Amino acid sequence: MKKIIFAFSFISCFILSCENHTIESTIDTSKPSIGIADSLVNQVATETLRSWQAYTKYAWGHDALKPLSKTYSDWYNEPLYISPIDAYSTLELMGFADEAAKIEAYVVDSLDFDKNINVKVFEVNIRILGGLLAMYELSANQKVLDKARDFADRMLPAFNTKTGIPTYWINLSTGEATGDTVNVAEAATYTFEMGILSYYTSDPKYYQAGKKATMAIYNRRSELGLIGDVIDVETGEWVSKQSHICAGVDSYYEYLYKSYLMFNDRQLGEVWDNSINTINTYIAEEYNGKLWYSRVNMDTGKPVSSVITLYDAFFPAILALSGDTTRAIELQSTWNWVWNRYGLEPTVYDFRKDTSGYPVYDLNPEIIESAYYLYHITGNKEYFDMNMKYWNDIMRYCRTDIAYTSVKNVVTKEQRDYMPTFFFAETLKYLYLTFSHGSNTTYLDEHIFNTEAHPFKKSNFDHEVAKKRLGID
Ligand code: DMJ
Repeated sequence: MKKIIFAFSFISCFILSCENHTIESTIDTSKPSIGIADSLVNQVATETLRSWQAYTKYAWGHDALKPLSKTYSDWYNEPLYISPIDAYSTLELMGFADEAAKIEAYVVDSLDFDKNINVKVFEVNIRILGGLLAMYELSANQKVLDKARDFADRMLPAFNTKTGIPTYWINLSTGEATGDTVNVAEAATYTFEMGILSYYTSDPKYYQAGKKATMAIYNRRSELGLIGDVIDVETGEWVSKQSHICAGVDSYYEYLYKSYLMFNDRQLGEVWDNSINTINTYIAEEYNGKLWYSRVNMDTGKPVSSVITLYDAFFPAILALSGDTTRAIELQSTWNWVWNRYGLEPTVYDFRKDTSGYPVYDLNPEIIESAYYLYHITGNKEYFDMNMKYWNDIMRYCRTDIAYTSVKNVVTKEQRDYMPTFFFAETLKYLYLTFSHGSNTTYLDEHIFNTEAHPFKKSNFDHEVAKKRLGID
């Protein structure tokens, strides 16, 4: 725990309640007090370690921990070690070097991807490929890069479709690709990881596959410039023509901008510019004095639904990163209102009906990610306080005797028995980075996160070199 500051110099302006574990500010100043920030850093790190130890005790070798029944859950018939791969970059960041080293050793010595299972191409790309590539950057272990490459090679047959958009499933052993209908996030969230892999292997085929899928989506935009949300990978026909930035599309937009930023692929930069203008023209709307991003028909631009999802709270972060701080601030305030309306966020929320069709909260990170970006970019303490509030609510409602668990219903706060892998990768990491901002001041300027919050150092990617290795025109 070497990087952690155990500064329990409690001063009169905050309260630590041992019973409910909450740390709260009682005096509003323009900066969080060092005492509060240090206590929160320490608390998040301690809670991460506690949850990690629970994983190792009850679920080691498996995909995820079930914290109530104290057992494990695997995504497929054989485990893929998803929690540890997702946890690695967070444990490293927090200074848990021994724990991180154990994961690295297991990946290199014991993890064999030659498994006869059908896996979800999108999910394993952001968690496993993204996690392994971050592990390689942080460890400089060539064997980890070899694993990442082996994994990507097993994914690639999914991209051999008429459109270049990958199928939903890929069999890791046989390469059999199945599932012709995918949503846009599943279709085109690959340029970032594939670009990094192309960079490190000097083989452009990975980036080219990811980019072909992205352009296949963009090239099927309507006359208004809008895209739908579900597509057939063989015919290229839209299966659903709802246009939005919600779950099922979200990371497509995220990767347009982040891949442009990381590799200076100007074509993706243009696609992002066109897309964000269209989004702000047709999808953004003011309702009840708040900014929302709803759902419209891609051909007519007419509203079709006011159902949104908590995943959409990633959007203030990407708006802020791309320079639109004004809208980012407004949208974050909307999401903060939704959180406080329930005391946790419901997965699905209808802003016109003010109801939730699916009131689960799965320990998701997005609103915390956006508060972190806005705290870094604006320096406004309001965003530090937001994350302190979210963390306190998470501790209040999701904490168990061994770790953290999802909540079935944000109204009743009844718990469900599952700790998603992104809780390690994203939620805890963004909280830690917010509270430790005083000592990690330049972290967000120096890194770009994949959509699973695996960090990559910008300075490792020279734009001229990227041009060649990724095959950028
Ligand atoms: C994560 O797995 C990724 O951020 C993904 O892009 C969508 N959201 C989940 C966590 O909520």
